[in-house]
Amino acid sequence: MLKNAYLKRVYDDTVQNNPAQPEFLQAVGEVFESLETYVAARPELEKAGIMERLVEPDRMVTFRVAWEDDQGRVRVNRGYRVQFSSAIGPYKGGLRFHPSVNASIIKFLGFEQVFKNSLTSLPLGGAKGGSNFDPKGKSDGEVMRFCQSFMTELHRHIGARCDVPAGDIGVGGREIGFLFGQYKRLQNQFNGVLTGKGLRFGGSLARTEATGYGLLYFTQEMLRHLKNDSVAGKTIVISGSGNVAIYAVEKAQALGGKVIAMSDSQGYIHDPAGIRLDVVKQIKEVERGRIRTYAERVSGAEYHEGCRGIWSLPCDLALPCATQNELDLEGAKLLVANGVQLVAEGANMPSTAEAASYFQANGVLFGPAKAANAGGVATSGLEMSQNSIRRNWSFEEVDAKLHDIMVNIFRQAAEAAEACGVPGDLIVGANVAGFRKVADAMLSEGVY
Ligand code: NDP
Ligand code: 2IT
Repeated sequence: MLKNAYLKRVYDDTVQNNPAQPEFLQAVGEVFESLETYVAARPELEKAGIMERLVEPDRMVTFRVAWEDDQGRVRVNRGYRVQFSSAIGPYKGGLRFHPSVNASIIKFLGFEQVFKNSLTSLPLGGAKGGSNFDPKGKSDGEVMRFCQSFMTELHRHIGARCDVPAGDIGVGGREIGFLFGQYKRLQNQFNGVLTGKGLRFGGSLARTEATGYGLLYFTQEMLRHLKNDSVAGKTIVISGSGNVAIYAVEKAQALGGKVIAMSDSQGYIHDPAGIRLDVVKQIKEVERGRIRTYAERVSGAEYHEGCRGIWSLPCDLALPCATQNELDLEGAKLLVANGVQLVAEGANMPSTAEAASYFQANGVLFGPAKAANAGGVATSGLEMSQNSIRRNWSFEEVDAKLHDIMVNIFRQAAEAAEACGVPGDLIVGANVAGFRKVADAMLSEGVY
């Protein structure tokens, strides 16, 4: 419940103006609650209409994506791109291809991206896009034709200095390659219009690993500064088994942690001996298969139907890396009862508001998504830098910069939390630190 009259008025108007957009309203509500103290101390924000302007994207396009399947039948999906804010840099954010995609999901992701990108300290505005297209079960040819059709409309809205999309759920290296090829064909321009590109055509080393690695660098900072501890020796549960989850497991293991479970949308695997990541990579990256196959290949591992059951496993660290609202109050209660010490979000908004509050109320360290998973977009920013100067940095150079960025994000969030009188509350800290830079830029740039 918002106490500040200005935030409450803008939030109520946002509810009125965005019926049937629960995820978007959830994201706005969480940010507004965190900003109460900060906004109350800066009345000039109300005069300049900063909050009203932030919840209304610069623009949003939706478009028809028609493509032919392998049987020659025409299929139609809906495409989206929301360009939320360019206050501090060109629009930047991923594309999600998943049947659940709708305007609410794209807007929640775009809104979050504004503050996340600000936290990276790189000059990046906020955007998001995608489609309700489901790449699962489609042939490479079908995915290519879909991507070509999607880009045939999207290309007129984006550009290396205007809006730079990347991957998200259902969009990885294969899709980015097809999208890049079509952009080049339409514009006759070879430039850094997308990130997450293949290494032979402008991609950056370490971008594939960046979100998962960055999550662990952030987790390590949280443990070091707030508990004088480290990832080494911890029992860890990581949900999901896509790009973010896989490289979170890789870095967690490299730091000496023991990851005992992973999941996909259908169920989870429990391997008390520690996840064998080579097997997961073979199933998910090579075969594009289901996580249940893991239990058929690794003795001692079990598969359980239903992805939410993963939170019933006792662990020290829980890292949700699948999707929004995958960890609710029920899951949070189980984790707390089983002694979890830290939750850090690799996915975007994976914890419901009730779950996040429950963790904080019970002394669990909580690393919110916009800080903890910012390593992906930060490394996209590094890919843009390399494209601009026409050079490629080594894996070690990019990884070292990513590490510095995550350390800096933790420091900014921790200091902002302290300044707001809630030390250790990284939800407040990340929102305030991300917001104030965007708000200051908006105040300087005049009314638009
Ligand atoms: P992938 O498509 O590579 O993997 C997604 C994973 O999440 C899969 O295991 C998938 O299972 C699971 N999943 C997807 N939807 C659901 C659902 N509705 N319920 C349960 N599980 C689900 O995506 P990423 O790993 O790239 O993205 C994962 C999360 O991380 C997302 O929230 C994304 O926004 C966020 N993120 C991604 C970044 C990136 O750089 N890629 C950067 C920052 C955040 P299944 O295969 O069964 O669908
Ligand atoms: O949610 C995210 O930050 C991403 N999917 C990555 C965006 C990007 O532009 O690299």
